[in-house]
Amino acid sequence: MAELIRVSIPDIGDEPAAVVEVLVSPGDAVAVEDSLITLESDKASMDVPSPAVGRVHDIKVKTGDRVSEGDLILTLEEAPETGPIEPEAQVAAGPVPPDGSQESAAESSATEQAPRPVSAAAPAVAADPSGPEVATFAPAHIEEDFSSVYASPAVRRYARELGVDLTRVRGSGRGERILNKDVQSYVKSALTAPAAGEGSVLPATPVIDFSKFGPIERRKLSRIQKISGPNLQRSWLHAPHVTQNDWADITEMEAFRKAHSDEAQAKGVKLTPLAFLMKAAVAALEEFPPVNASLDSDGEHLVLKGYYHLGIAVDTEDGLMVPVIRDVDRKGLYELAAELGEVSAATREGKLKPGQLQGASFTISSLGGIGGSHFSPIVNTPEVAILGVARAVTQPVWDGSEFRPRLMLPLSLSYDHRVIDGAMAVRFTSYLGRVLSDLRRLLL
Ligand code: CAO
Repeated sequence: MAELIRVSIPDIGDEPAAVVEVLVSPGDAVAVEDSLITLESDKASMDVPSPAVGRVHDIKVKTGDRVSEGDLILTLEEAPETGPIEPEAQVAAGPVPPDGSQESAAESSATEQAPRPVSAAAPAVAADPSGPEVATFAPAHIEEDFSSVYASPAVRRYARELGVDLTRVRGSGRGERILNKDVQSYVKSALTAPAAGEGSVLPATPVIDFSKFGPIERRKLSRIQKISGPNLQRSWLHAPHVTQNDWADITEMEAFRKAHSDEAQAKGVKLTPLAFLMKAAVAALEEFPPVNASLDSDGEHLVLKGYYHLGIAVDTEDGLMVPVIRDVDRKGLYELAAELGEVSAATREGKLKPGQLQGASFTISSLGGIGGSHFSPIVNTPEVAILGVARAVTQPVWDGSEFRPRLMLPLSLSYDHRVIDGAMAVRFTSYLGRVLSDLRRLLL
């Protein structure tokens, strides 16, 4: 009977952490330092590596669990320390019966074992004098930066080995988390992409010495610009963009908003037109599901989303960021206004929490507080549309018998023409305009 090693949560500090990924399944062969699970706290994400060579027997945690130091992760059926184990070797060792009595017996026998040797880089496996052998170890790696990509340290390590820039990889995991297989698909598609001369390679931009023409200053791009630049370029190149411009009459909406601004203030929130736009956008997305969708990577399906998480473009000193406000369909105007205030402040102060930049199904970019009129926002792929909103202006509008002053809001919907055609786009903006001009429609 192979011995069972109990693998538990190492010292991760005082705060419990969430299990965001279980990277192994019962029966999987693991080597020393193979990642078993990924934990995420408010401050960091970390992989918990295997302390020994073996085969996963029984997993005691699942995605979403909150765990603390000492909690049992899994039991590992021990195998000789000979590097990656061969499946045949395990068959020879025989499976551990699933009933608890035999497991306990195996665990008890493990207590009598001296600590097994592990490689210098591997975590230590300590014998617990009070009970079965318990493996504890330090987290493999800690990532402090969540703003760029959403991937476990093991995936980051794998990408580094292959020289893959993770900001270019689309994640297929929960919350668009990047998994090993996404890195593999990225490499595969890069290798099979048409070579130069077949139309896929952009001509190089010439290197110019601008100092020949006058004084210059070289200023470093901000971290956000360095991350968002390639994303914007990828979106621009992949999605054939069209922008539909339109107007919405928000005269009554603004009167309603202003009439409630004192009430909002008393609740400690600032009610701007954006909260109304978010609710109206969700109404339009519910009416036109393909606008709240993504193209499947198989190129044959559209993934229609049953959730309404809106990305909101926020202007920061270091560049543009797009935090996500979730479940907009289930929130009221004051709740949205409060969340908008909190999220935009957190974005500007660089205090967004893990996951707050992922999972949007549609994005709104509002320049209304600054000015301008129609513009062409870039679709935040893999979403298929983005709504640009500029500053409302009072205009003379013909009502059939006379011109009346109406407050008109410029709307610009950029969309991926592979998914949305012009007719749907203009129906979407018309519908949105009707909702904004008569908010009672939100009740229908
Ligand atoms: N028309 C007229 N006035 C508007 C308006 C509009 N469409 N939108 C906002 N306003 C007003 C607000 O009511 C507020 O007025 P008061 O101060 O008199 O009450 C003022 O403009 C400032 O609003 P705000 O910008 O602080 O708040 P917001 O909710 O409209 O926007 C946020 C929040 C975070 C989206 C915004 O601050 C921001 O960063 N916008 C820039 C986004 C960006 O850069 N997009 C470009 C990306 S390229 O695609």
